Amino acid sequence: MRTDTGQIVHLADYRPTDFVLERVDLTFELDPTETKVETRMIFHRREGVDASAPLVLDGDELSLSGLLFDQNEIPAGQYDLSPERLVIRDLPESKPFEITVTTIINPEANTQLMGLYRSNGIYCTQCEAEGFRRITYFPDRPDVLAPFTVNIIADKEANPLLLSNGNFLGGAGYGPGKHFAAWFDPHPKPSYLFALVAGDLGVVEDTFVTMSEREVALKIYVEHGKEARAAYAMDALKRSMKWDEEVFGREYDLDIFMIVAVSDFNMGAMENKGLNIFNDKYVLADPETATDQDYANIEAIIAHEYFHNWTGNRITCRDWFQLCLKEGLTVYRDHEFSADQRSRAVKRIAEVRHLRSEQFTEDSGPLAHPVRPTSYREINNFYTTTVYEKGSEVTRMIATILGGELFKKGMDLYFERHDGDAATVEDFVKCFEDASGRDLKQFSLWYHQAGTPQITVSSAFDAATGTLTLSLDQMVPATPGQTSKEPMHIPLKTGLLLEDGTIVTPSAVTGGEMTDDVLHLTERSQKFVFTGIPSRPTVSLNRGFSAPVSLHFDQSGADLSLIARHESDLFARWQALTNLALPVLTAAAAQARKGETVQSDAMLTETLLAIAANETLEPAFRAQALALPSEADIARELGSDNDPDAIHTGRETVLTAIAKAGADVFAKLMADMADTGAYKPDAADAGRRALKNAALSYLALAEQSPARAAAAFDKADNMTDLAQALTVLAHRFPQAAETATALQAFEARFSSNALVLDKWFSIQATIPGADALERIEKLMTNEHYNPANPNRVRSLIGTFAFANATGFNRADGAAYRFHAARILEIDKRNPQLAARLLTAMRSWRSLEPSRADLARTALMEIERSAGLSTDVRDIVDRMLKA
Ligand code: B3K
Ligand code: ZN
Repeated sequence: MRTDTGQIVHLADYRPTDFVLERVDLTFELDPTETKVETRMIFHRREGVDASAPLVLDGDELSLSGLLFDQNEIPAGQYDLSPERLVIRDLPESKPFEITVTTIINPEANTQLMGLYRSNGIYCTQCEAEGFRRITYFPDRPDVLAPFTVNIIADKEANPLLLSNGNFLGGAGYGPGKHFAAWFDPHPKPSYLFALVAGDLGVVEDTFVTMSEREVALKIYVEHGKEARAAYAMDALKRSMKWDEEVFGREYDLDIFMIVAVSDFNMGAMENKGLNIFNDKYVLADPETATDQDYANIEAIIAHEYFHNWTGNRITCRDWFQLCLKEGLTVYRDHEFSADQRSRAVKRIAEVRHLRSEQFTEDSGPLAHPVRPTSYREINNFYTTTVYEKGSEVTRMIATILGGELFKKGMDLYFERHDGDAATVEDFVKCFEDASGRDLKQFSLWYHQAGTPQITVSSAFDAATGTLTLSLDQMVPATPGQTSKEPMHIPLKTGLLLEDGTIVTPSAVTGGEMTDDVLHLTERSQKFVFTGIPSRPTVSLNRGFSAPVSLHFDQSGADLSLIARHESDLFARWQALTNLALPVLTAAAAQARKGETVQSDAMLTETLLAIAANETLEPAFRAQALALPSEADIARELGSDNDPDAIHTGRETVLTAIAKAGADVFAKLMADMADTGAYKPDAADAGRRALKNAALSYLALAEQSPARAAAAFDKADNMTDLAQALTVLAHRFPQAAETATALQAFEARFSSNALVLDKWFSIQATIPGADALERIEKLMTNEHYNPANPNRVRSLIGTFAFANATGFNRADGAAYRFHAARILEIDKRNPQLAARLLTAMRSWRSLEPSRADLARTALMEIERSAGLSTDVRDIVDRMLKA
């Protein structure tokens, strides 16, 4: 493990390498504990670089076993060596030369899952961001691009499959019991996109004919016997390839595209050129074992990794500060893909829910950072929701500001101008400026200023003159390292709604720019005056969530209810409902905290039930409406001094009142939505199941009995319904005999399917209440729990910390101490996973004082520990910094 050296990397220090890498030839002799890696690299000194400058190669826990210059051994005096670095001096001034590095590595011992590792008999790699340097000494940075040839030699019986990036060159026997395969990737790439897989796996095959009529072989490799469960992933892949041709004009560029599913993986998936490696959770699905959400995730992640082929691989990042260049843009592309495959409005609502619960939370706490940071201590800690999701929103805003056509022109220019480059955010923005003639300088602050802009709005209508005045103020809160902020360019899609819901177009707008329906807020304080308005309009602001901001607009219940019923933008309707619900829920939390009777709200109940019963609305939308703001949403709204128990009790009471008032509506919904015929994972059927299960959850509250959920559990014929019924039982009736029976039945039925058991762990990890910790401790001793597998750890320890507010924040602080102990344990094995789990405590300062104190003590316990990884050290230090 790399322990912290305290070293910080700064964007301002960027400079190109002294040597240009022309070509790489790798030969792996695979062995579980002693793999030999021979790396031949052709370099030349970059023009203008001093003749005395040495060649510096990165390493991480490496040991060198051979070093050649043009095939001759390099004398010991000519280089400096440590596990982290190899520096070679006295190299030619201008002519190209070859360096051959040989290292011996131990894939079995690699529990960090970075570099080359072996688990369940499969060799696989993860090199982003800095894993390649755990394989060989190399200029391991994204701006060093070269074509790679890879030779793999391995035991034939154990590893019939030998895969790497690019096109297959050939293979043959190689001495007794061994064979080899050679791959060549003609597209110059940085080392983080390198991949190797070897082992014995089953395969699903298909082909795709590209728009220029080239046939591409498609292969998805999974464990033997699981081939049938890869069919949906294959279908999603083909749809992604087609969509990228149609919407972005991007064609695939190799003869073969492969996906390998592995069960030990630190993240969702990885976009290695031509050889994507996936967490099997995001490949394997069938109706019996995968939920609708699993299917949607698979579709999105298959698309995301495939889309990286252009946004990330063909055009990569100059340095890791530019991470959002590939990640934000690719998330934007996968969001658009899913929106086109499914219901755009429902997709947008889900995106915004996720953005608010994760990114807004990050942005308002100690880990806040700009979409493009300027320094880091551990780059793995910057694969954040800010870089990904806010990065995507920034791209979306460019599209909103420019409009569809100019956005497309800018994207085309980007692909044309930067194909083969390691580019920067500035390069990207410049393409849109050049394509549109628009100045995006102020807009670029979105990349550089952290924090969620807070917009305060008020409106006044003058009936006599038909004039509406909208006053907007923006404030970007201080964040770590950034105390004062400049005003941003915030594109707000706006609709002025008349009584019947029709949109009125003003005859003129003054005070600022308005293009189509987009108001461009650019000043700290700005008044937009709309004339020619026949009667007092209801203002619908930030339609479609055109900007990732928090709006403070004190609209009346009547206005919100009008929007909730009549807006043509479904997102705005959902948002209005949320705005109706939030004050009720925050007030409920305050009442519960004071021990007062919790009040529900008639207007909210009525509006919600009307939407639930409105058959002109798609079921998935109605389900989203019924899923009121979460406890985390309420906590964020309250901002500080949070008592998770009070928030929970308040929300449950409001939900129960709605459930009781709407019992008939919910019973009818359950019946109406019951029959979806044979299971199909498409959005329409998934929406019906979502609405049915939302109704089930309300009915269980109304009836205060587990009977209905137990019946639903018994008759479920797909995992979505089964998992939902089990969730209702476990969360609402944890002590009921029906719940114990269902939990046992589920465990027994799926005892050989680890991915399904993850759901079983997660459902129990989120049972609310102070006794959750004891349950978690007991589950950790379950025979199916495995602390070495990241999916198991995330499903139990991660879900508990991230998604069980009452259990995790129990008043005596025991769960914080438990979490700290787990982090220290996991850090020894897998620092990336430990650091990620630790971020669950990022909002500790917004807890009420006694819990905040206990959380701080637990964090300090971690901070005091010796031998922390850089990953955990970085997170804990930032979380504790005042
Ligand atoms: N690019 C990878 C993430 C790598 C994370 C490294 N710590 C997956 C993705 O975003 O597509
Ligand atoms: Zn990505």
